[in-house]
Amino acid sequence: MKKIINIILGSALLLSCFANAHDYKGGNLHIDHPWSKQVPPTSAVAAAFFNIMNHGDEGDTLLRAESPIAGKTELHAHIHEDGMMKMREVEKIDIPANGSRTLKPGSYHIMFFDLQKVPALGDRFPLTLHFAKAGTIEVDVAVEEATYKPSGQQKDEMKSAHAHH
Ligand SMILES: [Cu+2]
Repeated sequence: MKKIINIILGSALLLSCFANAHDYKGGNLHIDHPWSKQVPPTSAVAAAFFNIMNHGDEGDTLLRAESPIAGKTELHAHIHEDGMMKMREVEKIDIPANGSRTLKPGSYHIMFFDLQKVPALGDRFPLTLHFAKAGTIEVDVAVEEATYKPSGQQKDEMKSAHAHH
């Protein structure tokens, strides 16, 4: 009996591992692991992060985003202002040719306001991204535990993200 339970637990773990690795392609763009930091059930806001790789010889631009979970979805950046980190809306997020752009805590991110439904840990919700060249790409955002890392650790983060997949 114990062995059977172990097998069931083992395959559940394996399944959740597959479910965690998710990526999307559109045009020359490759979007890896869209995720959202878990927020309290009373929160009116949430944010989403992912890595965008551009395999094309031309730069592309993320122009806007929308999700049914939010009344309003904005593109955001964090900036240093008066010695403080503040976030503000940006018109667009550029993705360099043959390069990548990482949306992550403390940097560029997608921001959801006026939440219609607060996403719970383990949930997935749809997000539509509109790019200047690659067009519209639909992704699913996985809600995960907060794993904030300062931007100085970005390289380590990239490495461990690879090991993770
Ligand atoms: Cu924001």
